[in-house]
Amino acid sequence: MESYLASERIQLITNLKDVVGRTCDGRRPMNVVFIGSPACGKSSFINSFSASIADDYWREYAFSGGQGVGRGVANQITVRLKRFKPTEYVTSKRLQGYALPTLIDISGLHEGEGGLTEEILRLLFYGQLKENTNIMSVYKYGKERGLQKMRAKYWRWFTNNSDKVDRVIVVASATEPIPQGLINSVMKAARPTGDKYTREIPVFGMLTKFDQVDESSDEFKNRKATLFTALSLVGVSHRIGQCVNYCDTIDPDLTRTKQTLPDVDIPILRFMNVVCGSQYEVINPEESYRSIYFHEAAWDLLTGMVTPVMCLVLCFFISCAIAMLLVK
Ligand SMILES: Nc1nc2c(ncn2[C@@H]2O[C@H](COP(=O)(O)OP(=O)(O)OP(=O)(O)O)[C@@H](O)[C@H]2O)c(=O)[nH]1
Ligand SMILES: [Mg+2]
Repeated sequence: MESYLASERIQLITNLKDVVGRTCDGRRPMNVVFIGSPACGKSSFINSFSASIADDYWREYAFSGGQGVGRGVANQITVRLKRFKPTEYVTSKRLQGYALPTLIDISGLHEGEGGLTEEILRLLFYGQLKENTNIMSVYKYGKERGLQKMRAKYWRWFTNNSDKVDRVIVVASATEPIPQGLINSVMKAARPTGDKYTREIPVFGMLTKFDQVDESSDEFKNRKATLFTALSLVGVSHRIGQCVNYCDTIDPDLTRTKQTLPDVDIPILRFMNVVCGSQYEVINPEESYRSIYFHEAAWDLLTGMVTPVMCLVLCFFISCAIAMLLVK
């Protein structure tokens, strides 16, 4: 059984190499961002994926952890936006030169105010948020000063297409209720239906902490169904994965610091083979946040000027009328 798992793992890594291609053939590492509630396992997933393609053992690139159950926001581990490039997390010589994805880790998001969250996600997806940005500070700024001031503060003049997000993975813990409000904001920002924003990004889902639930329970089945519906992925189950991440609960003896665990790796590799598939494309990839922001700002300026100009014209005519009356 063990050797069967090991060979399946190797096969999936080989597939992944074919799926992502080589940078020398012009393939660019795509940017994959992980979004979910605090402590749902985003950073652990990044470390688990890195381990799943490693020749030797698991390493902790993205800090993960927690302070136990019920500590509220104190549980927040990732604070700043961090991009893990393949040059940082790929250790196997056999994978050097392949366009494996850049993994973007951000802090867990609370359900919060939908409109603000949606705009923050948009800034993120259009590559406006710099490395080390504290998303909670962006949210706080927006809450105190308003959405427009937040946009004005965080948009950037120069951004490349390579800064933009190419894939969104919504991470949800199998042990917690699905954050439907947050997923709704993700969907609005990633798959806009109006005409203002038209850049569309493929969205995927990953259920973590699978070891902590009874798969046959109604509670779990309902939770899974809710995730499918929230992500509009009913009937396309291959775009939602379920996994157990490398962590103390499944590996209390820290075997992972000496070797990888193929049974943990396989579901993660299967899922990432799907996520990285070139058949999923970003629609209108060139669209920039700047162009939309400027278009709106120019329109606001124009409409803002109409009233003062009308007042001036009116004052001019009234003054002329009074002057003519006085002359008579
Ligand atoms: N049992 C179990 N625990 C997990 C799993 N994935 C993550 N954990 C644990 O959940 C806790 C939070 O994991 P993180 O990866 O830090 O979660 P996060 O989403 O990055 O959290 P924030 O950055 O704070 O938003 C840690 O104690 C992990 O060990 C899993 O699949 N099973
Ligand atoms: Mg984290």
